[in-house]
Amino acid sequence: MTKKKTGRFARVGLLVFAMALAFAATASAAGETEPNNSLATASPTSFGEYNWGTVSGSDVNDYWVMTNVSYGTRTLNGNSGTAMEVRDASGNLLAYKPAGTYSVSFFGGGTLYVVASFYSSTATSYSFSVN
Ligand SMILES: [Ca+2]
Repeated sequence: MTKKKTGRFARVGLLVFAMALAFAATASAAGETEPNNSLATASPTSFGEYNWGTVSGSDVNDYWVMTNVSYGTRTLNGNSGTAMEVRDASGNLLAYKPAGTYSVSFFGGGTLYVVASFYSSTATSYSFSVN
């Protein structure tokens, strides 16, 4: 009896573990991974990839980074609820998308950082891609 219960718990544990793995895989593909509050800890993403996250009063910045982007005129597309910036490999500002606008174009390439910032009074979910 005790042995059977242990086996059941082990199976449930495995299932929860598998679900956690699946969620983690999904999150690393496009959702943010905290901590991501600086250039050094930016969540990796790719040119053209759709990403999402949430900023709030207790998590005011999300940093994202993409590398090997070919140089040209690029566009940061995002939802309107969150201010966003694009910065180069040195952290210099390339573009600023204020809350209330959906996109901003800029010239850039190589390593690009996208920064989502909290400017509201409530937590704000955002999404974006650089194309
Ligand atoms: Ca963050």
